[in-house]
Amino acid sequence: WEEVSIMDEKNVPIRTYQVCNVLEPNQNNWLRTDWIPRSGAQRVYVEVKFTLRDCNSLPGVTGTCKETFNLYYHESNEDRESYIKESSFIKVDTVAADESFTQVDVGDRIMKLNTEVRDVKVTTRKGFYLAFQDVGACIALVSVRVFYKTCPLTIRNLATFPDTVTGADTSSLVEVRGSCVNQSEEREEPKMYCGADGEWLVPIGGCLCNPGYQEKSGTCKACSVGFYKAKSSDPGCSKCPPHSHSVRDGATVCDCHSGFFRADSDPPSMACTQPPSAPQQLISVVNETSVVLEWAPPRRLGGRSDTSYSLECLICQTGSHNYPRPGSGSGSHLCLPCGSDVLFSPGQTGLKTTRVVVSELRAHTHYTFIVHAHNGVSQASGAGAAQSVSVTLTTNQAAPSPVSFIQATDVTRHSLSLAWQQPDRPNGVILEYEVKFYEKDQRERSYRIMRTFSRSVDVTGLNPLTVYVFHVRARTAAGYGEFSAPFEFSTNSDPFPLIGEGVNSAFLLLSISGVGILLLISAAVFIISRRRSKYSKTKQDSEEEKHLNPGVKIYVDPFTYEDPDQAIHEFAKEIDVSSIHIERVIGMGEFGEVCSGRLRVQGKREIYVAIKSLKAGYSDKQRRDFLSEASIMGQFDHPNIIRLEGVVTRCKPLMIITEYMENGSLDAFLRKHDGQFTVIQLVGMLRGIASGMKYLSDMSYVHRDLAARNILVNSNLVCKVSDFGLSRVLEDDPEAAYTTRIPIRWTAPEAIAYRKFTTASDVWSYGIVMWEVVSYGERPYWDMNNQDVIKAMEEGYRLPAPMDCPVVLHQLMLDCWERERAERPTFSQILNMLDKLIRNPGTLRHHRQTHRKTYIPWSMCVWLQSIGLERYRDTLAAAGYTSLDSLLLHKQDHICAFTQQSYINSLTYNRRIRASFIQGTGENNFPKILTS
Ligand code: ACK
Repeated sequence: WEEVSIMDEKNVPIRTYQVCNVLEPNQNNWLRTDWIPRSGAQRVYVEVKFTLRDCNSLPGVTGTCKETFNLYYHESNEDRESYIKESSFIKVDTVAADESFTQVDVGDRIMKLNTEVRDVKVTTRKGFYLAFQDVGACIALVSVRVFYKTCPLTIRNLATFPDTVTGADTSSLVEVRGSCVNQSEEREEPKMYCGADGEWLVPIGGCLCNPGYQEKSGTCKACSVGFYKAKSSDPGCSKCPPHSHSVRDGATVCDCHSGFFRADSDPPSMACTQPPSAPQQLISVVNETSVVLEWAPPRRLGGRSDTSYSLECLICQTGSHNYPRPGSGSGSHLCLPCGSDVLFSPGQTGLKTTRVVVSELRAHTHYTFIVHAHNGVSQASGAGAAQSVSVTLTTNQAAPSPVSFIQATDVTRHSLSLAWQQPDRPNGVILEYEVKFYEKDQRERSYRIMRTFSRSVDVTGLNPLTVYVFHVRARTAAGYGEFSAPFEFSTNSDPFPLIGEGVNSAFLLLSISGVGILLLISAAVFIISRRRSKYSKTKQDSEEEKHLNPGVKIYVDPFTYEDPDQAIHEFAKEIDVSSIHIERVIGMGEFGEVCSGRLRVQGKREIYVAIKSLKAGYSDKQRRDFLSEASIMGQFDHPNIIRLEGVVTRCKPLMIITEYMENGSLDAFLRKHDGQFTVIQLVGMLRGIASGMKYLSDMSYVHRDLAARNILVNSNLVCKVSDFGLSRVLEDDPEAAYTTRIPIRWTAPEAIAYRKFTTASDVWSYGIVMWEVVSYGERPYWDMNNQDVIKAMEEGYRLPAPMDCPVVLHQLMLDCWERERAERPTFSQILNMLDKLIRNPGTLRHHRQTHRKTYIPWSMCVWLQSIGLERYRDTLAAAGYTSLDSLLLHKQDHICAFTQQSYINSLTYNRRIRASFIQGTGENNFPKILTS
């Protein structure tokens, strides 16, 4: 290769390298560049400009002539390698001419310049050498340009991408991260790819102008005055919203004009607003200790829709100077905040409505209520009293607030003592407390009410081991307050209140034994002074209103009417005799025949009736007595009381028309169907009678002649109480107690002894009816005469359980036959008990095998009954103790000592002995001890 200077086509001298050894074979001529630094490039491009002679155009040239040359490269860190072996070079390509000279005419200077570009990957060393190998061509190398490619610096989506060298391979893409332009922030990482040919590809992500700036030809420019941009994502600068302005470039928010505000939650695009003006037209309506406040919305809402209200409550009084005054207009009222017990409905603050009910205020008290109007900018504006309106008022008298706590002490089987606190807000002088209670099981179907002046009361007559629910309410001149929340207390199995904790145990022992002795000695005293228990009704007449259902009528004694006909026409309907059709005589009543027949009242269906008539030749008194039954019956309306259809008084004979009971009287009916009913059927009948009697007792009617013979039965086995004649008869006849007119076997001892006829004496009779029913119409006390019956009762003897009688039923009978009438159950309790039995028939399964007429030793029977352990009669008999003597001889253990002692005392006071015994040993142990 020779360096030759030539002129280019514009006559500018240029240097070339030339070789042209076309005539000689085996040419291998190398021309090498200096070291070329790579400068970070990975692929370099070599652009070669050359001229080449066409072999054919050379005269005398043989086959040795070539028309190509080879391009080589060699990577190296050495910038001054003086000798590089041929083999160190790597061939890039064989380069041929696109256009070759056909001739060289120096005179014409026609040159055909070839330009060829080759690229090569150079990645391993700092630089490289290029070499041109001639293998026998005629070439002039005019220029060699070596270069690499970059993707040029650019801005795309507000991100700047730097000048980037392309990758090593022709297909490689160089990933480049852009950086956000000034006053912008990344929206999503800005990225692009630099392709091998220096083109940017696939822009991803980008940046957004900061708040206060907007994009303008790839840069971010500040918003001008009067404009703002709040968020980088906002598309551009916006004009300031109403009542606001910006005074500097680049505002992110506009400032409110003076007197206008923006709430923290308001968006910058929202106009600046103002607090509301005061609520308008505040009115108050006082209702006892509640106040309804109502007002109209403010006249100016300040350009907002989030108006809310809050209430300030102040108790105001006159005369003191210690308290702050509420807003103007409160005059000389000096006020304190109301306190937390006042209730605001729906609330006190954050109100969206314009009506609030304020309750639980004090009675007769001055209050000031201030209603404030607020909106989102009230706080920012520091708005005060200007947005409020107030009213001053005085509450009225009111019923007391509920009692909040009830406590029970001295709990026994049948009683407990209740105590409670005065209501938090008595709202006046408390005149009385009312205690309402009921068995939890019964809910409020049946409840009792007691009234007291004190904050405590002894509740008696409860059932053992039963949960009761108690409510207490107070009454002032303003009326009753609400009942307290329910408080539940359970009776227990102890006959006496438990001795408190912390009692010395020796003392306890002494006390127990002492109690036993004391009990025996002072049994008689106890009879009078003992605590009320189980079904106690002491004070019943004064304090307790049985079943105080509003609207329960009280029975009116027809004999309080001077004119008996007035009573009869008040309570009974006159029936036209022509509508009665008598069919047959069914029996003989006290005043004459009883017939059955039909009654057809106009507009009603024909019904069967019973017709009692007053026989001819009656006296005035007889007429009066006869009709009195109808006057009584006519006041009742209950499914278990015989219904009066009406009377015939305008013609003779006088008649009383009642519903017809197909099966006649209960005693005869049961005797006719001896043993034919299930226990549940019998209990069902008893339940009906108890329900009727409860109704009568609720009406304060005392029957005085309750007996199976006075119960009538219809075709559905429904039992109804009838015969309301006796009450009068007894009243009239001062000697009645000592005459045969008193049904001795059915009558309670106190009624026999001193004519104390009460609902409790009806309960005694009910016990006898129970016995009659379960024994299918057996005569009570069989063939004992009345005097013996009275004596046996006095000695504590009671009817034994009839054959197959469930133990619970006999126990209920025995409860009805408590000597102390206060200890007998009420009809309501009897009804509850029977309902329980019907619900749980399993409890009726337990009965003793006895015979209709049990021949047990009289003394043994009396004794066992006297201590309430009659149910062990058969157990003892089975164990060979067939007489009391045999039992008394058995002195092995303390049981016998007890039995002896108790026998001695049994005739005086039975329950107490039994109770003390049970307390000492535990009732459950007794049968075991006894049988062993
Ligand atoms: O047991 P008895 O058939 O039922 O005999 C007496 C008789 O009249 C004398 O009282 C019967 N008796 C009374 N009232 C009625 C009535 N409402 N329905 C059916 N029988 C009645 C009673």
